Amino acid sequence: PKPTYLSDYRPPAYRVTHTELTFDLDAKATRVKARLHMERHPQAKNGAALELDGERLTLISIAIDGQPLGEDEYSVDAERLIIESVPQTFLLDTEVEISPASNTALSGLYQSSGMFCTQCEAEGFRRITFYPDRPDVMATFSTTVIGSATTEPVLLANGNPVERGSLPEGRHFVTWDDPHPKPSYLFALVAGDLEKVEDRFTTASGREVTLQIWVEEENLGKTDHAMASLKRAMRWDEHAYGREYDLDLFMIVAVNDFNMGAMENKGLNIFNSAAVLTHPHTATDVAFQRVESIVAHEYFHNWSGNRVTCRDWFQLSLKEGFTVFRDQCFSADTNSAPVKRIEDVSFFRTAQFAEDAGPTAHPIRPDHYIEIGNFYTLTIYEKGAEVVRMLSNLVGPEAFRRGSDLYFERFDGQAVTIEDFVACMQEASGIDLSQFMLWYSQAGTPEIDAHGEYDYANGDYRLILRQRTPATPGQYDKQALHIPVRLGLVGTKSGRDLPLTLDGESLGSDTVIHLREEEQEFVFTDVSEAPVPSLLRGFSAPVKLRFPYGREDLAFLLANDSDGFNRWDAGQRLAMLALDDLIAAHRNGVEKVMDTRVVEAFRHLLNAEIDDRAVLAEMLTLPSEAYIAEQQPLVDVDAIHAARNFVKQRLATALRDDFLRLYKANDSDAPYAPDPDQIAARGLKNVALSYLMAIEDEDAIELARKQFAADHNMTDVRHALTLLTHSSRDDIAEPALKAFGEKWAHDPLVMDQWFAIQVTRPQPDVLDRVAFLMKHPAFSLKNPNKVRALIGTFAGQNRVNFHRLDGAGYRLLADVVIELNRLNPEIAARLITPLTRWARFDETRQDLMKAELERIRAEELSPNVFEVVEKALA
Ligand code: HT7
Ligand code: ZN
Repeated sequence: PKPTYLSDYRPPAYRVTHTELTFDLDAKATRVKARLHMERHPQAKNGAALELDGERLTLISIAIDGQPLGEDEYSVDAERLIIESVPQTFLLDTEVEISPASNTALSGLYQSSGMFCTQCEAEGFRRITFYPDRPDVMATFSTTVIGSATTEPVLLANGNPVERGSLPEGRHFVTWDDPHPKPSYLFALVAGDLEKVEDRFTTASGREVTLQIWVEEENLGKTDHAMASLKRAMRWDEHAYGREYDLDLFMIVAVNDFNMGAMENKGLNIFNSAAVLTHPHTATDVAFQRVESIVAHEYFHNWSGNRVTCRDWFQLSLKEGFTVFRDQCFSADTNSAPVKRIEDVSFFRTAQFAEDAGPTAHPIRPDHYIEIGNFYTLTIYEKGAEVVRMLSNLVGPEAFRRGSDLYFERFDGQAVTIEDFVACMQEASGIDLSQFMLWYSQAGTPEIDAHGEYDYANGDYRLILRQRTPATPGQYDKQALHIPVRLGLVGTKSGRDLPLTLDGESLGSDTVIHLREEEQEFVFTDVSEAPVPSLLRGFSAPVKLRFPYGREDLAFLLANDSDGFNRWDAGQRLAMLALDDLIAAHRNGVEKVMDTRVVEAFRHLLNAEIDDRAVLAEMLTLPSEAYIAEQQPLVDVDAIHAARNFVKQRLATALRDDFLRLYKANDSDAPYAPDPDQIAARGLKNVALSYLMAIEDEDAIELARKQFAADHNMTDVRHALTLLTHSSRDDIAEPALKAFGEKWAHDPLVMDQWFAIQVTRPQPDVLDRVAFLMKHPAFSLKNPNKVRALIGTFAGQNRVNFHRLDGAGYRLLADVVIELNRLNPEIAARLITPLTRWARFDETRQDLMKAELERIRAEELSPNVFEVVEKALA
C-alpha cells in the first residue's frame, strides 16, 4: 500500500452541493441510490476528470443528467470510479449493491445484533456509495431509508424526519433532511427494532430540542445517566464556549458492535453500548464517568468538528485534540478538578509517553500515513488536548475564549487547518505563537533537565532548564520548543509558596515561565528562605521533567505543596525512588528493604485532614506497573511486579489499622449515586481494601467476601471480585466468579468485566484461562468489546504473564491478530501495540516478540496491520 502525504494535498476538483440517498435495506444485498448535485470547483482545470472513492461496491447503474453512461465513459477499480469528462454542473446518479451482513470490519454499513448501522469516519462512506469521500467536500443531505416494517420499525438518519409512509410487501420508509452541510464522514443511518427514551432541552436562546436515546428494549433502564450527562454538556457548552445546539432533534443510538467509543454523526450520534449504558448494578463509577465524558465529547464535536471540520485527515487533531480538551474541562467542572487532572495525566504519562517513545511515534499532525484508521491515537487525541491546554494557559482564559469565538464564527461551515485555529488564538491574544507551532510537527516527548541553586548570601534562586527532544522514527534533529513551565518555590521553613520576583517583576507566588531556548537560566531574587521548587505544576506541558529531588524534598512537597497535582506527583516520585531500589534488589537477588520514609509519608496521609477524599485516594495509590515500566531504561516485568507487591504488603502490614479505619469510615449503604462525594468514598474504601488484601489475612478476606456478597453496586462488587480472583485463595475466588458469571450471563457489558477480571490474574495458569475463555459462548472475535476485554486486557494489563519467557503470551496475541486481520483490520492493528514495544525488553523477549511480528508479516495483510508491523520491524 502507498502512503498519502500532507504535502500532496490539493483542493477537490468537484464539489457536491447536495446529496440525495435512498437505501433499500437488505442484510445481504442493500441497494443504495445516490444522486449527487455536483459542480466543478472554480479553480479547477476545465475538463478535469471526476474521481470518486468507492470500495467493495457493486455498480448497478450510472448516469449523468439522466443519461446512462456507456462502459467506455467511466472506469472502476477496487478503490475508485473515474469519469474522464463531465460538464461544469451536473447531476450524477449511481446505484450500487452492498452486503452489510458480511461487513465484519464495522466500517461503512454493517449489522450489529440484527440492526443496521453505519460508521463512516474516517473513510467508511466509500463503502456505501461512490463519493468524494474527503472532509473538505461538504454537502447538505437528504436520506430515504426503506426497511421492513417488522424487523426495522425504526429508521433513522441525520437531521430531521420530513416524510414517512408505507410501501408494498410490508416495507416502509422515512426521509430525513439535514440542512447543515457536512462531509461524508458524518453521515449516519440506523435501522432496527429499537426503543427510545425521550427528553427535552431548551437552549439559551429559547429553542426547544428533543433529545432521544435509542436502545434495545432490555436496556431501557440504563439511559438515565447518559441523558443527564447530555443535558449538562449542552448547558456547559453554552456557558463555556457560547455554543448552542442547531437542530430540533438530537439522537444517540447504542450499538453492541463498534470499533471505538462513539461517533459524532450530525444529529445522530452512534455509541458503543459500553459508552452509553449504565446502571448501578452493572456499571462501575469509572464507567459512569466515562459515559459522562464520552457523551459530552461527542456532543461538543457538533461545533468542534461538525460545524467547523478538518480540511484533510492530517488535521485530525484539530477536532480531536480540541474536543478532548473541551471534554476534560467539562468533567473537571462537573467532578473533582484535581482528581480529573491526576487521572488524565497518569494515563497520559503511561500510555502516550510510551507511544511517543516507540516505533509508531508521530507528530500531532503527521505528514504521511498509509491507513488513517491507525492515527486515532493517544498522540492525536491526548497530546493534541495537552497542546490546546498549553495554548489556553499561554494566552489566558479570556483571550482563549475570544480566540475560540473567532474560530467558530470565521470558519463556520468550512473545512480548515490547525494553522487556522492557532491563528485565531494569536489574533485574539496578540501573542506570537510561531515557535509554538512546532508542537504540531515534532514527535517525541521533550525532556527537561532542571537544576536549582539557592544563594543564602543574596537570596537568589537560580533555576537552569535544559530541553531536549529525543529522535523519533524519521525525525532525528529536533528544535527547541516553546514550553510553559508553571512553578512555585516552597519555603523549607514556612512550608509556604514564596513571592516570586524575576527580572525585577513581581509575579505572585505561582507563575509560568517560558522555556524557548535549549538552555535557559531564570534567577528569582529576594527569595527569603531556602526553597524546594515545585515545577511543572498541574503538568503545564506534556514533557518529562527531571530534577534531583532528594527523598526529604519529596516528602516535604507531598506534605506542603499548594498545588494538589504536584503534591500527588511528589508522592509518586517518592514511591518511584523506593521502587527503583527494590527493583534493583530483586534483579540482584539481594534482600528487599522497605524505605521507611514512604511508610511515614503514607501514615501522615492516612492521619492528615485532607478535604478532597478523591485526591487522597489517588495519593494512596502506587504507580501502576505500566507507569513504573515506562520509567525504566530496560523493563524487567517480574522485578517490577515483585517490587510493587512488596511495597503494597509492607505498607499494609505497617498501616493495617489505619487502612481498616479508612475502610470503615467510608463504607456506606446509602443508595448508589454517581456523585463526586460517593465516588470519592468508594474510591478510598476500595484502595484500603486493596492494601488489606495484599496481606490476605482472614479479616481482609472476610471484608472482601462481604462486600462482594452485599451486592450493593458494581463498583464495590467488581473491586471485591477482582481482589478475590487475584488472591491466592482459589477456594473463594472460583465460587464467586462462577456466581457472577451465571448471574450476568445475559448482559454482554457485565460479561466483558467478568472476562477482564479473570485475565488480569497474576497466577501463571492464566494463559490457559484466556484460551479457555475464548471458547466461552459469550466471547466472539467479531465483537470489538469482547476482544478488548479478553485479549486487549490480557496483553496490556497482565504484564507478568503476557511477557512469559516461553513466549506463549506473544504467540497467543499474534494468533488473534492474524485472525482479526481478515475480520476487522482496525481492531487487529490496535491490538498489536504491546508487541511493537519490543525494544524496551531484554534480548530474549525482544527476539520472541520480533519473531511473532515476523510471523504476522508473512500473512497477506490489510493496510492497517501492514503499516504497524512494518514500523515495528523497521
Ligand atoms: N470521531 C470519532 C472517531 C471514530 C472512529 C475512527 C475510526 C474508526 C472508527 C471510529 N469510530 C469513531 C470518535 C471521536 O473521537 O469522537
Ligand atoms: Zn472525538
